[in-house]
Amino acid sequence: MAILPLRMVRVGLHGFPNSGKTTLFNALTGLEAAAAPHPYTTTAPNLGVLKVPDPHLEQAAALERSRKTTHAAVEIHDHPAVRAGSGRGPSWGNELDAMAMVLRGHRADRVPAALGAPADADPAAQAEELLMETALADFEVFDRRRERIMKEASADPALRPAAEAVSRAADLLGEGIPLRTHPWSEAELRVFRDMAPLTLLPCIWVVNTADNGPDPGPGRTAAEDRLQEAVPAGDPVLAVSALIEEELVRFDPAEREELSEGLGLGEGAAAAMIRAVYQVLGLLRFYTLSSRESRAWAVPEGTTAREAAGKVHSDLERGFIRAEAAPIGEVIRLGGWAAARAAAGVVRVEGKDYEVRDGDVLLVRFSV
Ligand SMILES: Nc1nc2c(ncn2[C@@H]2O[C@H](COP(=O)(O)OP(=O)(O)O)[C@@H](O)[C@H]2O)c(=O)[nH]1
Ligand SMILES: [Mg+2]
Repeated sequence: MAILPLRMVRVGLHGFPNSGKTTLFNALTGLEAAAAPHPYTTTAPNLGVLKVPDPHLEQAAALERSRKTTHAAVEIHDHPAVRAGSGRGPSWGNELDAMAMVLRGHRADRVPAALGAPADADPAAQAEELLMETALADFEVFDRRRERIMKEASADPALRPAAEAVSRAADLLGEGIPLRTHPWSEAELRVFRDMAPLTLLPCIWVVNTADNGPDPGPGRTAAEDRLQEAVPAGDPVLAVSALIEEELVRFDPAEREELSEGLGLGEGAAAAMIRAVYQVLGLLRFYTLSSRESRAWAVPEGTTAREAAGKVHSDLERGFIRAEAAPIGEVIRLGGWAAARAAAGVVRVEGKDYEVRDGDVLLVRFSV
């Protein structure tokens, strides 16, 4: 599992013009970027932050009387739309950790579908088109590189495995197959990195459904089944109502929850998106608590106590001695960290190789 960089997790919204990307961006971030009923409204990328709702963190922070509470967060990038048929994907390079493909599932006559985009309200057809488009964008880059690296490899046999990997990848891409569906070795992934392939990014499919919420009618179920079949196995498929969620985000959390329930929106777009992002990136959350700041951190599954300490501060990683760990639910139940430490058998002492569990509170002992 790749270690994520120290920055916030980044998810890029992608899809045809007028699929509702900017509307979803606003719904997720609470910002107010201009969404308009004509294509290519978005000309510069919108950046916003989706705070991960976390009642456990808030309860623990209250118990510790923390002056500051910092939630985990996901950065959402709303990029200018890709023009259908232009054969070019966005040049997002290595800056994203995952992509969310927004598919138009609503049929609103006053909102034209983009020229050349598949028919309205056919998410599976849009998904197939987007898969092909991103694969072809990567193919162009890999095909050019193939030529060069084949020549280099004939002079330098050490480059042969790399050349073979690039060639195999180009072949797959030429058939429209995303690179992430193939099991590459770490060495091969390193070869691909400077080509920044889009199709290596984990992908979430978001159907922007009808205005009256995701109703469980037979039509929608069939469309969703077809979508699930159209996308690579394991890719999460979500249904959201971007337009309604954009309205709801203006209300305070309690009202929002009530309205969301009343409208049958379930957990809502933000919670569904966060769940999907954590799933595709294999993330878990751990906590640090103190009177100064209580904070949630996202790290990949398999992160060790020492690596987790490094996420908090490089001194903690360098001078790591041991970590004290306890599940945050237990810490809250017992009334805070001090009480949890006083109770027998709740706080464990763990070494540097301990694999952090989802929901751990960590206290790192270190010396520098
Ligand atoms: N009827 C309906 N219109 C929507 C929905 N989501 C977005 N729209 C409208 O579609 C237009 C394009 O949306 P926008 O978010 O700008 O699409 P983008 O081009 O993908 O960023 C705007 O007028 C939105 O208000 C929806 O769920 N239902
Ligand atoms: Mg837009």
